[in-house]
Amino acid sequence: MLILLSCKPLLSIFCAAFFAESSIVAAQSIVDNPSVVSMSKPNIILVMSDDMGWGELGMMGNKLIHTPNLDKLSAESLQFSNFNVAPSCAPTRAEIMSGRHHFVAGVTHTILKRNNLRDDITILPQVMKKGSYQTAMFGKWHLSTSKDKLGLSGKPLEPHQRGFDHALWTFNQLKRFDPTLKLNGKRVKYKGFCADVLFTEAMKWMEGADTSKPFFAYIPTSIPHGPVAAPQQFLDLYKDTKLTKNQQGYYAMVSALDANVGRLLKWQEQQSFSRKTILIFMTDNGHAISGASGAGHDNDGFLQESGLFNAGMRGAKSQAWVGSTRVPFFIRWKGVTQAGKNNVLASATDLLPTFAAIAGVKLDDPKISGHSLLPDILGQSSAVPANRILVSHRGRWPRSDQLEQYKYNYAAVYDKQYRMSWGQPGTAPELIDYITDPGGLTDVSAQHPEVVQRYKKHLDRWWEEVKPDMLNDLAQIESGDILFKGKGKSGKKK
Ligand SMILES: [Ca+2]
Repeated sequence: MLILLSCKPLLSIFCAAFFAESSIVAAQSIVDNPSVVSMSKPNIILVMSDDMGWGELGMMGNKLIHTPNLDKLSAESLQFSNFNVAPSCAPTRAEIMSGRHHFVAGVTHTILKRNNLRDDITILPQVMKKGSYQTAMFGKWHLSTSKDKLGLSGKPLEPHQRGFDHALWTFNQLKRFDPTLKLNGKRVKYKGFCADVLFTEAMKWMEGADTSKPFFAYIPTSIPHGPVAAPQQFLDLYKDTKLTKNQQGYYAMVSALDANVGRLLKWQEQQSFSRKTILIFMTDNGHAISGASGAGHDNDGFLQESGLFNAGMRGAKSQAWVGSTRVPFFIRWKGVTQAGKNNVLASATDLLPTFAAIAGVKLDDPKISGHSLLPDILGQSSAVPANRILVSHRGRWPRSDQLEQYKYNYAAVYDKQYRMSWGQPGTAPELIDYITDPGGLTDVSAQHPEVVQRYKKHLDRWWEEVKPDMLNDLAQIESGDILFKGKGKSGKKK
């Protein structure tokens, strides 16, 4: 079912479209000679939903959900069918912003200091500004806390001080209706449903952007993450189904988001930008209604009878199986991409290198582990190694000084076919051929002992490599000032 695009037709289209103002230039020169494409850099719009998986799309076979606009966009886009994120919110945002595993970016949790993106690295909007992009974000930042304006190196943590020219944002969730957001650091109250506000403000900003330069607009929505609430017209779509009220609300939020994607598509058609505009849609982790159990998964990642459609995958948010991290990723770049599928093993860490390549910015940070997907997007030979191995880890250990106890807790090591997943404590890891068995029904460990041994070693080695970068945890351990959920204050190390 996975189809790799042929490269030659796309490359010729790309050359004609992307370098319209210059003569034919080899695509590689985007990286080698940034100045060549300075007049032709495309705008980039990155839309990300929150807690929505592959299953929440009509195009995946979900018979109940209404997502006509996302279905249309996916049909017109290049779909990455093995695109993987971290298994929860702040970690995926950290990977997008930093181009490295979220542990290496200092993010090991979704709360307190442990969701603070380390302040001593160059992040995505700063990279884009080096490429002469105007930058803006609209939505859920989730990479700092209200108590921490500065990071461990004394540098700013908030988005309007980290490369976004214009930032309309919240630390975490937005109030569903009439939200108050931070506009470049100042609190401003808005009227309406949260996603409507974000998309409206994003479109206003893009319309007002300087047309002599490209823009990068990042729209990380806060829905369909709980709390469940949506405009009545979307709730009405599900009122006659057998879904629970909570499930109806979750699907209604997906449909409300879909309607905003529809507004964006229509708006884009009406614009007369002189340069191309790339539109990307992705989600930030596997599906969930405030956790895996809300979407109907048990602690072993299996869908229960009352659970929601998950496109045949085992695993949801914060777990270790394929459904926890493999998410939709659609890219539409008119005149360059063609509708179809690419099955390269791709990661959220790839966005920064990909956007840097598009912006013509060279990267020199050795801790960036992502690969540019630009060759895949152009239909060329992929820059992603065929033997790539990724690690997924839930993190979220309750206290920083407990990290060693949680080394194997909902962790996974995977390549483009096999995934070794450790579940809840006390359960043996399983090796699953997730391409042929996405439902994770058959443990093939006994047939592939070499892979099991190699992946166990990989995780052990990786853990030792990344531990020194878990800066927020290490700082708390060193100071003995351990922050933990529920206490709202420091607790002394025992
Ligand atoms: Ca999320």
